[in-house]
Amino acid sequence: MIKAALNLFILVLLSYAAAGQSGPVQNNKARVALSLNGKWNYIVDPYENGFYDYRRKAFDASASGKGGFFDDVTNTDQSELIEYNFDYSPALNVPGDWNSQVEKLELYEGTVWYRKKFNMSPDKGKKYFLYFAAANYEAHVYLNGKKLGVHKGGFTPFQFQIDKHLINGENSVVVKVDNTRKQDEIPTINTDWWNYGGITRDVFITETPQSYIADYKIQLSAADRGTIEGYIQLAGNTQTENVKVQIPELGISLQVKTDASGKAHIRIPSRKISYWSPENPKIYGVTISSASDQVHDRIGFKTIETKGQDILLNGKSVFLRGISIHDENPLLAGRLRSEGDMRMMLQWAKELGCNYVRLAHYPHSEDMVRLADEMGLMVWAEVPVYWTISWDNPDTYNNAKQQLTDLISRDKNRSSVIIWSVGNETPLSEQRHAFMGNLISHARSLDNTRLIAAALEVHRNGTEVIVDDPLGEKIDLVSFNEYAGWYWGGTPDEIGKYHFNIKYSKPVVVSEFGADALGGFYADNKTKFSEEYQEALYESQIALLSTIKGLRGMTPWILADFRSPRRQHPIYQNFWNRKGLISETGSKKKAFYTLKSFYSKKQEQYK
Ligand code: GCB
Repeated sequence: MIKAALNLFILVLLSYAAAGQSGPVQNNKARVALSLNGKWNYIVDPYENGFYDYRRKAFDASASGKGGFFDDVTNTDQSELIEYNFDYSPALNVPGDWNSQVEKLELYEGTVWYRKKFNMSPDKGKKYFLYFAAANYEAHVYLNGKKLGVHKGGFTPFQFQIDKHLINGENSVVVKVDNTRKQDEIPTINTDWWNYGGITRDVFITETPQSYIADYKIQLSAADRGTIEGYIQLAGNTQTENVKVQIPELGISLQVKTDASGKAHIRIPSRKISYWSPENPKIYGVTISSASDQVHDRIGFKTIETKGQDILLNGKSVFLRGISIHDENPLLAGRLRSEGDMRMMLQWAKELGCNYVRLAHYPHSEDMVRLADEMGLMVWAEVPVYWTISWDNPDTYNNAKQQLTDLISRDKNRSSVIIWSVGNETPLSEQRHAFMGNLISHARSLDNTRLIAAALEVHRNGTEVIVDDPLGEKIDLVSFNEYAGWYWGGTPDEIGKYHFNIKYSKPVVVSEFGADALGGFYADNKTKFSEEYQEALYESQIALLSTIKGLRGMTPWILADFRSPRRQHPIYQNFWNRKGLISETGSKKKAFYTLKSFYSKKQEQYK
């Protein structure tokens, strides 16, 4: 009886410990044992021939679990029939989408198989994880022919524990990546960006001891700028254990004990903190240690809150001088691949006079957010709940919730992040209010140190532009996309007649406005697609938005031209959304300077 009770107790403890680790280990780059970036052989498989047999049964669900491309075999004698061969197949660079690397894949949507061989001599005493910073959209991952699992979602990281499957010597990892758009997924079939497929971000094998630091949150308390608080979560150990947080520059060295679930809460009073801000992007070296493990991170400390119609950063009112950004390098016409690409984008934002960026419309890479920490740019981070999602499908909701969880889990220690956005331009309905409302509550339950927002829409009554979306009750900011002078309202010189009627007395941070301009096309301020039209639109929009009493920021659409299959005008667009302030060749359009001059005035005003 006692033994049975004890077993049950141990079982409960074990499952509790397992449940304690959700998603990838915090700060994966600090754990890399082997980078798998570089050339991966690939096979384009539009009929999913390598996944299903001719009766459309999945090979990996068959009794032998064999027969698919994930076996990664080659024939050993000439009589054997094998109708694929990774060794002789071409290669793609990882990280990187396939569309921008291979001309015939520019418009491809479907399955591509990736294969990488690598050598390892795993240490028996260690744990190993195969970590993907992102793969768009559905990834089936196999190691040495064994299926590790499936991940959905094109922009969030995932990992598999692989110690059991690793071979001492040569290993083969095969990934089936499928970027087919589907109605019930997040995002859904209809967006305004390129559906770049592939392993778009880093792939690593990470290594930890048996008992390791799985997760931590070390941030300033929302209630008290003099206290650093959060938690440390160990995994792989069910004993209580001492853990330590050290921030040498602040003279901090705190030791606490974990509970049976491996978790320890921390609270560290400190009166000496130099707060992170765009003007002072101060980042501290932080070391977290357990009995067997140690991780270093670089963390800045700030608070963000609203008070009436003000946004307070470290208690001081700020104006968010922002710009929207896609995860795309216009010069490559592909996803950002390197730190250099990311620096280029954020440096452009700095040149514009920004202190803030909207990383639209999905999670950008962790590296991008870390660069924003370092370069002093506040961040709006978003999940791809965009336009018309399947609001009443519970699987769709769970998927959105998971992506939001993974985003917050990954970036919760980044000082740059001030806002979690749960979606963009979602159409009003009861189901949508419930779906979005639940996402908002979920975000709040995960993190009480940031603001929660969503990019809403406006509607009109004559010259009145109305913002009264019921979601406005639940979020911290009034944010909306508003295209007067482009999609409606006539030419830029005509939009001055509009005025805003905003139901909520909260800080207004306009999430989008803009106009297409083909870089180098000069005409006049009534000619659509000319630089003059875009310039005039920025002048009129700035004047119009400045009439809003609670205006506390904006992220016009968008920093740079980006690819979109929706944009088909053969002369002006050619599959490019031209709302960039910077063209596809990297030249600054006239409107860039209009916004820059407005931002320099705002900077003075909010000194
Ligand atoms: C929007 C969307 C954005 C589009 C933009 C446009 O409202 O949020 O994703 O790209 O308009 O250019 O129409």
